[in-house]
Amino acid sequence: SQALRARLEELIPQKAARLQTLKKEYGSHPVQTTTIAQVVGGMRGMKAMLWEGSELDANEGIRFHGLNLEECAEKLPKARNVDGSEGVMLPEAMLWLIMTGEIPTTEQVEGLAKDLAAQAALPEYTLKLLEGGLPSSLHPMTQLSIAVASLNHDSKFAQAYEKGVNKKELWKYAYEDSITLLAKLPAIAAGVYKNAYGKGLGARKCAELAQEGGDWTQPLALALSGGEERKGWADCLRLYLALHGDHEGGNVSAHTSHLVGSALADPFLSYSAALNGLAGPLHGLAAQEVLTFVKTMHDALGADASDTDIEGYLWDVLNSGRVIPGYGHGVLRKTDPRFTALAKFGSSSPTLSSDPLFRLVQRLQAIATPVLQKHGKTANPFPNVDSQSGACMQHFGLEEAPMYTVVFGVSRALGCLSQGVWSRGLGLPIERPKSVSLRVLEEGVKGA
Ligand code: NMX
Ligand code: MLT
Repeated sequence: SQALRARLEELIPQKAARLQTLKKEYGSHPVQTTTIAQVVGGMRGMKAMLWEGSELDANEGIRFHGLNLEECAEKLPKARNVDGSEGVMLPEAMLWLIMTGEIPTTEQVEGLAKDLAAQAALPEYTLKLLEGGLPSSLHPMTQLSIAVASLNHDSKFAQAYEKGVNKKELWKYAYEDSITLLAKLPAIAAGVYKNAYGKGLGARKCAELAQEGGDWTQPLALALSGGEERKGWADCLRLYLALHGDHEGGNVSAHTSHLVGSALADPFLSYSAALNGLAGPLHGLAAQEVLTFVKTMHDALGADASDTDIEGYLWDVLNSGRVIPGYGHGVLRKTDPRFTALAKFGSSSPTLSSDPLFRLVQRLQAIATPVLQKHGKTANPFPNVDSQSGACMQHFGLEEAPMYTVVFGVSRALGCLSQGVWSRGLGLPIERPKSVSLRVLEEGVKGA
């Protein structure tokens, strides 16, 4: 989008100057003390990365440039539904907010959606992968990651680097590749669905629909529903895509894209790497795991299961050394506001609110939280966003649980790619933290 790029052209030098001042005048100022618990405990709480798009508060949840989810939902431009009614906030509006820190106008968002649509078509080499080139039995996340990596074939960023473009200009190419990737992600996801399950309209049709006009989500919603207009589905998907756009920089996918991008790998390679992390069951794959878990529980206990039956089922899971998917978080210590936003959306939909799996997820909260509290290990016994998303998507006909993380992967590109542009714009260096061995840690505490 030319308008978004032009705004970044104004904003990047301002922030780069602030960063230079901070580095020069306060470079040796300590941010915090690093403890052994952090070094051996997954770096929890360690402040070690610059990330602009959003910040996560343990109790309040995510804020995008200071705005919480309710404020975003209120202030960001919204979709217009086919029946003329106002829909939910648009994920492309969220992209603008994440990238610039500013609320876009409706015209700016429409312009951005138009620019994305113009680049929606996939190159033949990517289509080949998604039209039988990759085995249908390959996990959809692996297919997504491979298809995204394949776009590196035409990376403007990689070409610019090879030509020796000045480092200060590289953000412009990172931006160009990022918009290209965001434009093509819906068609890729539609292609993955068709290749894996033989369902939906596939990549070519999804890209064609995008070029007919409209917002970024509508073609994907249609491609996943096989062309059927399902009331509420496009809005559900828009909300999902906006909510999952960014979750500060320390989560596995964001951190991965940041790390790989810091070696000046192009945005396609950086984001493909991020998707491989998102495919882990403790991270994005939890969305898939939750639905399988809830369905299995529903089948095992029956529709009339009592709270005691469910409690017993949860204890069996915990006692067998497994986790309850969709509960817990590395940072959050309260119910994830993204969970609450999806629950609110579902409760206001006459059909979704009466869906048995949606209801079971709602009911589970009151049972799982006290069980986890009694179990005594989990720092956050409350539901995270993955608890809710699959139950919503299956209701609208997307029943294949492995696709949920693919949809997550479409969304998370908003935050990861935005930060990639800023990282190059701010000239951030290669990430290379120091590691230490157990011996060094033990020697360090001798006599302490
Ligand atoms: N069920 C059972 N045990 C749990 C759970 C859970 N939902 N969450 C944490 N624990 C355990 C955890 O395995 C650990 O056990 P041990 O000491 O034996 O290793 C202990 O509680 C302490 O872990 P925490 O400090 O609470 O959590 P941590 O920050 O290490 O991990 C998660 C965070 C999200 C990985 C963890 O809560 C989890 O595995 N949850 C289930 C999977 C999930 O829902 N992931 C999705 C996260 C959101 N996302 O979209 O990425
Ligand atoms: C995310 O959205 O990335 C997850 O909630 C995980 C995290 O923030 O660590």
